[in-house]
Amino acid sequence: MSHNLYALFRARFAARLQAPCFLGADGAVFSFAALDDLSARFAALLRARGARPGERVLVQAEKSIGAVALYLACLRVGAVYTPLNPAYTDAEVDYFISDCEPVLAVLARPRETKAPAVECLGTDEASPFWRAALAADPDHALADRASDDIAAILYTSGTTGRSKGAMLSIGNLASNALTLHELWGFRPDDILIHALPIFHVHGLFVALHCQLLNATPAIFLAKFDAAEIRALLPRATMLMGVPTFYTRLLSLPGFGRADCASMRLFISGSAPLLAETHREFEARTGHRILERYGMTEAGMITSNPLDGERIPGTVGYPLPGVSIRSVDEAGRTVPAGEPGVIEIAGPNVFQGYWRMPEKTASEFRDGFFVTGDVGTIAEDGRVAIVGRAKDLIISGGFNIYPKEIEDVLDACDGVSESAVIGVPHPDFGEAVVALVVKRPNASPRMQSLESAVAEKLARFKHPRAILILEDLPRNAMGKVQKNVLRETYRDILK
Ligand code: MLC
Ligand code: AMP
Repeated sequence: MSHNLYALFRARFAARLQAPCFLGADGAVFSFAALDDLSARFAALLRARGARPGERVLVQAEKSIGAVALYLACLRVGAVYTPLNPAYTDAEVDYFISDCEPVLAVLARPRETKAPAVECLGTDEASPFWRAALAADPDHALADRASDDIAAILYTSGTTGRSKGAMLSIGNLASNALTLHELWGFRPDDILIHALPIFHVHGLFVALHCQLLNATPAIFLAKFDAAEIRALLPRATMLMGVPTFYTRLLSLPGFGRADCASMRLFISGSAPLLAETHREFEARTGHRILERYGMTEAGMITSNPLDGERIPGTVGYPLPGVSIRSVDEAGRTVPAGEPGVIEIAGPNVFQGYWRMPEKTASEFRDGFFVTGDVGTIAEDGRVAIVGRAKDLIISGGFNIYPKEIEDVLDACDGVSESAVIGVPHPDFGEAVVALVVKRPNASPRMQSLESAVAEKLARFKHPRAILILEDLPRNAMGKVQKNVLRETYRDILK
């Protein structure tokens, strides 16, 4: 039996081909039949450009229905979909191209790259690759795939500063999507607001896959705009977002119960939802946000219950089939309620990092993946994420690894070392601050530090403040005490 993931989705919406799949804020309607057709046309183009099963197709495009169709086309032909944040600089993209060696790179802006073929995809039909798809004959064939074949590689940064490609199999994606669809009680009348980016697990796999399995429409938006979402809520039943979505909605004057009358479920994840946001949202709207926890390497891991208590500051219970434990440094399970590093196993856990077998092996212990998150597991199995063992900043739901920014700053003239930390930020939850130590008798120019960062790194990684210091606090072992820095500068962006 073939496990082509597109076949799973198509079987679910086959009886509803003429029904709306995507709704635009302006009332535009795009049917399941149109998506089926457009993805088959992209599949024809992919095959013509050599995208055989297992070959990578790298995509750095703005969010659009065309980009969704291209993703589905990759599933159809069995190519490995490798999406990138459109905010990445050319230097960042060039690294990904050299690492994953795609047979085709589909970019928002045409330019020379090391990929053997480059196509240009914009946000509408007039863009070259989309136009070419419309002119191609649809190719509805579905490649024969096995459950452990790789469907996608999603890049995630690392503590070494070098990004790793997490390989997700068809089985990983299918099991997680089917589980969530069931767990969150999708209904035939659901309408999901889709305002997340589609180059990460949250918007691409959680939101899109559940919607396709449910064969109901999504209001499909290029990006999150709080006032626009508020205006659209009466047409919808569900919203999935990062915590910033909810704090921005709450900041709208008068936002409350009347806005949410048609809604059945608000879901939050990708970053910690402050308990106070959870409580304020309930007080204003009557809805208890359902918080869940996940990561690129494993999709969704835990969820608060649909029926039952959704407790602020907790991420609920492991999904069916997922095993979870909290361990100390020696790998011993800690007592219930005590903090430890969260380790997980299950059908959702990825197949390893692309071409990094040693790195992959080092992040597993006895078959469990070491998440790097610190959490507690209560007697009844309820999980709370209380910190991170990994040096990671999560800003507005985007992950930022300090090492990557420190490497850029350390290479600047007059800099002896730097430390990058995350501090509380009212909108993004956390934001980046850089502490730079100058060399003796040198005076690094702020402008050259900022332009080095701007040239190399995507905007969302740029420090919101750079401070020049004489030295950094260190412990007895000589290690920089980032916790001291975080405490010292905790109010700097408030
Ligand atoms: C935008 N900017 C950010 C930023 N997003 N800076 C830091 N962190 C972010 N997340 C920059 C912009 O470039 C801009 O810079 C300035 O900040 C203000 O932009 P904005 O217009 O206010 O931002 P906006 O476009 O509204 O985006 C904010 C956001 C967006 C929160 C809506 O970042 C977003 O959609 N985040 C979701 C990320 C996500 O899907 N994560 C899931 C990962 S999967 P300037 O200077 O040019 O003005 C995962 C697993 C799991 O983690 O569990 O789900
Ligand atoms: P990513 O690598 O982008 O997939 O980010 C995954 C990380 O986001 C996890 O390892 C957690 O640190 C964090 N995360 C996701 N969901 C939650 C949540 N609900 N609460 C706290 N942290 C979360």
